[in-house]
Amino acid sequence: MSTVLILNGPNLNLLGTREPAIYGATTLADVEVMCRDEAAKHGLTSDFRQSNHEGVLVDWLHEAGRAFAAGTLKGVVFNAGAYTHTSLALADAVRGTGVPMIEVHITNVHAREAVRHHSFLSPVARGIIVGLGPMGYALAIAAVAALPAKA
Ligand code: CA2
Repeated sequence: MSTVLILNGPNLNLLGTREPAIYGATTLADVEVMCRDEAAKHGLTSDFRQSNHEGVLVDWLHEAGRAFAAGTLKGVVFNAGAYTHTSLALADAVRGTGVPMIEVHITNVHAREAVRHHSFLSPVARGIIVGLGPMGYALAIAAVAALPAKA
């Protein structure tokens, strides 16, 4: 069975515990269950991770690239949190590994502060889902499942 890797960046472990007016009441543990269910609907196994450390996320993308090359990973769903707006290293890791990646944001970053309007990841993403809340993760998993098989 193929896997979809769901990566979450800094502070997303706080989801559902702080700032509910912005991020809602759903916890990251709830999102993980939703992702597992959605992946199963598409015959995929989900591997759900969160880190507050940029280098750890880079390492996980490298791991994903190797798994993609080996044919055991279908793609990555990535909410890089604030690193979205700052990290050339994460964009380089996606580009360098060639792993298909769908970028997700819970909030509509384009309706927020100008600093959130730019994403280093969008140019290397296969697709982008913003502003649809936790449902965005499920939609992104469906998109990964629909990706053509690796050549
Ligand atoms: O909307 C998103 O998913 C974001 O990636 C969330 C990031 C933010 O920096 C991006 O601009 C957009 C922030 C994640 C922090 O999440 C928190 C949740 C609850 C309380 C505090 C932070």
